[in-house]
Amino acid sequence: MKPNTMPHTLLPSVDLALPVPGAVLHHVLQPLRPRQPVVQMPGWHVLGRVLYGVADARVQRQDQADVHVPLPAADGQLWQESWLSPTPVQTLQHGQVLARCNQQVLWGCFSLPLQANMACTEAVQQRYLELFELLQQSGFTHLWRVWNFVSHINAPDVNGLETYRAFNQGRAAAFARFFDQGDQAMPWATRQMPAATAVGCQGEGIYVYFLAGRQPARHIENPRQQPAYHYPKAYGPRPPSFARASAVTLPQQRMLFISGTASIIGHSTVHVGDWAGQCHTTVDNLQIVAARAGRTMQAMNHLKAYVRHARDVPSVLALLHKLLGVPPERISCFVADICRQNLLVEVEAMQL
Ligand code: 3EB
Repeated sequence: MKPNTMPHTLLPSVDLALPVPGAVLHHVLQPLRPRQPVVQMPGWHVLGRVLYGVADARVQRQDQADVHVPLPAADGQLWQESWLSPTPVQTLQHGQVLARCNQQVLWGCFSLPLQANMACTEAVQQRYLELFELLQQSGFTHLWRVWNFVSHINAPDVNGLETYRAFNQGRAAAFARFFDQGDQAMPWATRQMPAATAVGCQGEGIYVYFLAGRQPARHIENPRQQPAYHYPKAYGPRPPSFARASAVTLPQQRMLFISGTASIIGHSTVHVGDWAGQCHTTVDNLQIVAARAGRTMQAMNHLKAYVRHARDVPSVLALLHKLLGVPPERISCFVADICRQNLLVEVEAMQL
């Protein structure tokens, strides 16, 4: 038997928690157990730390994070995410946006208060414009990946507009203004949209963190889904501003960021009310996008599942594990509202 025909199960297992040699960016996401110290990786420098969990006594530890997202992990523990650099980092600030960078990658974050029924469009536009200005000033002009966590995401704001739609309005206005002088068709911005996630969270705010670089990412779409930035007006006055995936090729490291992906074909939700059907379509969409990037889902080393109903978590995770063929320890799971009321599951993936 030639070595390269050995069955996969006989190959030595690879510890995917280890950074790739020469990596410029490393990521660790794990539960933060009571009394356990914050993760320190010897020889690595912190670009950013995110703490996930709902407010209780343990969240005093939020001072150890740059952004605290009030989103419960499915196991009820606090989870800590560290974005790490092999070389020392520099800190930047512009307005309310904080960032840290090494020579190749910039990590940044901001949050803004959002009480129930409050309109967020203006604040979102302003904060996204600050983000773009920081990128312009720092030379990290290409936004690769953004995570957005939005309180009251499915509830109407003071104008009767769903908070997610009001958020989209502000985000799209910022993209149009900064990249296309206000042209709503965004001929330039749409070509370089970042991969993104936008899901609900508890608390009273919008919490955002992002990755950017000095070179553009390759923008990837899913041929059986309408690009989100071209969704029809039925989903809100301005469409969401994201690509299905972004691929970054640096001399030191190849990265793929697959956006939050759900049970959508064309622009329509399919399998309404059926978590298993939604998992099947979501996994098909993930596999299509991974294939367009020349990758497989098995090669993704970090996945996050967002599940609307806590009662669905065990069955959703078991099915995702089976359909994706990735080990369960690579999929972390959070209980979150998804941006469309009829979506029960959303899954994102990343290869660093
Ligand atoms: C979708 O495909 C599902 O608004 O940034 C997924 C990923 C979704 C990102 C965003 C929304 C966003 O439309 C929802």
